[in-house]
Amino acid sequence: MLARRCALSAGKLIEEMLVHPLEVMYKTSSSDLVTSVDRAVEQMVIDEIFKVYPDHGILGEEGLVACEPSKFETVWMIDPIDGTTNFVHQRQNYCVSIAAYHRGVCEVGVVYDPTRQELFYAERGGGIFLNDAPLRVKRNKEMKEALISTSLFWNRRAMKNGLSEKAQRLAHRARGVRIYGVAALELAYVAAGRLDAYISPGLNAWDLGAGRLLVEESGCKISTIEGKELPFAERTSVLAANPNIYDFLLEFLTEYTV
Ligand code: 2AM
Ligand code: CA
Ligand code: CA
Ligand code: CA
Repeated sequence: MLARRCALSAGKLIEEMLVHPLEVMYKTSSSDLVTSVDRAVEQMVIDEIFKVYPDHGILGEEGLVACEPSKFETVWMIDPIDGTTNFVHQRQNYCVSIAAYHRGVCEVGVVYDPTRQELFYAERGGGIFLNDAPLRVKRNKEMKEALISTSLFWNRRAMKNGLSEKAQRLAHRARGVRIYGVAALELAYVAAGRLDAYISPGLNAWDLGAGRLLVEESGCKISTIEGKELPFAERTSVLAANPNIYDFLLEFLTEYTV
């Protein structure tokens, strides 16, 4: 399958490129990084897709081809390296995310962690797979047993509108809170039952392109933090959670008083 093949080739290219020193550049600030690997991987995935489907649209984080998503029946969303800061500092805790959307609906999603050689895969209606094995996870955890990851703590807007404080209070209701800094993998981990929820105040389409389908196909819930359906190809907040704690989290995040 093309999406899986692309993700695995991306992993191989990353490994090959890591033999040489990384070329790291700033995008908008010293905390917004991009490397030569991000661009090379995105270009490689684009080339592979265009070889098979020259008429599809492609929305990649590094923007190597122009794309107005609403003008295409099928749009691929690519985050060549999600978690670039982890990639630069740690050479681990990053992933490749590739998804195919048909008429605004995600049909195929792959999140690949090359360091751990874990490939999370879903096709709409087919459940989720980890390295070819179907993943079935029990969903009966309660809040006090939940492990939650979120980027609410450091997000500037979340700090201003009180969501960061809510995240702090949430930490006392859950078993633990984590900040991994790799949104696509965090969504895959919710799908795989390694996390019970992931909350972000703002993700781009390519960050959640594939993870969204993984979460849906796992039987977990995903929406904006106001409980609305996620938009297609737009920046949005995200709440992904096991169905047992989703309603609690939604209420917790939408209540106004901190
Ligand atoms: P990136 O590494 O592909 O840029 C934690 O930093 C997570 O948020 C990562 O998935 C990262 O993706 C993403 N991210 C970083 N800056 C962001 C921004 N300004 N808006 C949305 N997501 C961002
Ligand atoms: Ca980036
Ligand atoms: Ca990203
Ligand atoms: Ca990226």
